[in-house]
Amino acid sequence: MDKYGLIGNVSEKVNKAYEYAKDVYNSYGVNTDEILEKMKSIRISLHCWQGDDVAGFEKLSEGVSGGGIMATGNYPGRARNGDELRQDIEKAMELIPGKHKINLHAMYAETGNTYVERDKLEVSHFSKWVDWAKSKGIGIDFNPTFFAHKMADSGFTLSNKDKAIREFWIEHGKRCRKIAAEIGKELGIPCVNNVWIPDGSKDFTVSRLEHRLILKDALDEVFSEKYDRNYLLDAVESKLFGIGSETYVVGSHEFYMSYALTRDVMICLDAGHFHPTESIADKISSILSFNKSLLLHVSRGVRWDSDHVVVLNDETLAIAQEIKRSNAFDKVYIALDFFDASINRITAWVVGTRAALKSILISLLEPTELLLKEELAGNLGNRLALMEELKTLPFGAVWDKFCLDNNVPVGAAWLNDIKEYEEKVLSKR
Ligand code: RNT
Ligand code: ZN
Repeated sequence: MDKYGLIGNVSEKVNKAYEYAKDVYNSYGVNTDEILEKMKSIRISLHCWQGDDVAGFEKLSEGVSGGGIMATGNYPGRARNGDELRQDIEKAMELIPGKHKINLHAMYAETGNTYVERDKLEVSHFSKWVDWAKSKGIGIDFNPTFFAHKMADSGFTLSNKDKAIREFWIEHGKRCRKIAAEIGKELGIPCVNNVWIPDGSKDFTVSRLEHRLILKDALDEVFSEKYDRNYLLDAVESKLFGIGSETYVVGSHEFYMSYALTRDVMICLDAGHFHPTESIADKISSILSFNKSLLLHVSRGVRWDSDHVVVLNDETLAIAQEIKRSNAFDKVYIALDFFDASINRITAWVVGTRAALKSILISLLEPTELLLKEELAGNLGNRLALMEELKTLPFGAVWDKFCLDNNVPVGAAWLNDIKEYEEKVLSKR
């Protein structure tokens, strides 16, 4: 096979299949045209760090970054600077239906030929990103970078017992919130600023409480400045364990749950940050019972790695279903977090984002009212039977229609674009 994709008149074929799918969904009371409209409003935050193996532009660390974050593989064509990274993200966005956001880390600052320390960063160091996002009409999310830095070498940043180290990171955290708020204001789209720190240790730690109390106070300082929520939305991300912090992580789930609820910031649930059999899907409705919003890092944990490329599997689908069933697409901020350097990096972005969008589409196509009706009537056999039937409805035809309407390749045809881009651009790097 020379090229991927449907042979012949693609739009004619997609529209024909869509007409049938429309009838099928209609028989369950679902209007697919309305769902396609709703899909247009879904924004996924595309993480820039998939494009360069979480290396950043500081030139302190090439390829591998500390803090238990490690991209494995050496597929050719890694983006080496802002222009290359933006070019690659643009390519990915051409192959992903809908309008989305870009998720930046502080280490993607562009500071010319001078190194700017993390506690000295300003919004001007991100002006290229902001101008670019403006020209595309997309929003930006942000993250302070608490890893891959000499001040993080001890394994402790905001929870460090050394005041000087702690204050360095507090200042970094404060500056990043200011930068994020300015980005949000400039773009007119709220900027989600997510705090994740690597703090923890490999083996039995005695002063567990002390580090947590220090972290609590340090975070209070980071969050002391109040910003307009139309510009900045704060989040804190928990983790169970990391590479090199297997026994103790200061920012555990319980720690951040309590923090988020008492400080009125969002908690960020990363799908790869829990026990392998623990799903974040069921946590969504629990958190929404107490907090008005939350942030998700959609990822795929595999054994000890929390960051494999997202695919359309039961877990990803369950997350989308929970948001749909809680009617919370306006309360749940969806970001992606994975990095794979062993395959074409743009392929990784496109696979993961398309999979996340497919799971959202499937969840929106669910006749939730019907399921609820059976549940309410106590007919749990019907509820189960319907759920089984729904699994084989022709959502693929609706997905293809969504791609067609949004001018992105249908089916696997996007792989032809990747091949061409690899030949013309990536192989020359
Ligand atoms: C690490 C966290 C965090 C990072 C990014 C790069 O375990 O998941 O979100 O992956 O900030
Ligand atoms: Zn994450």
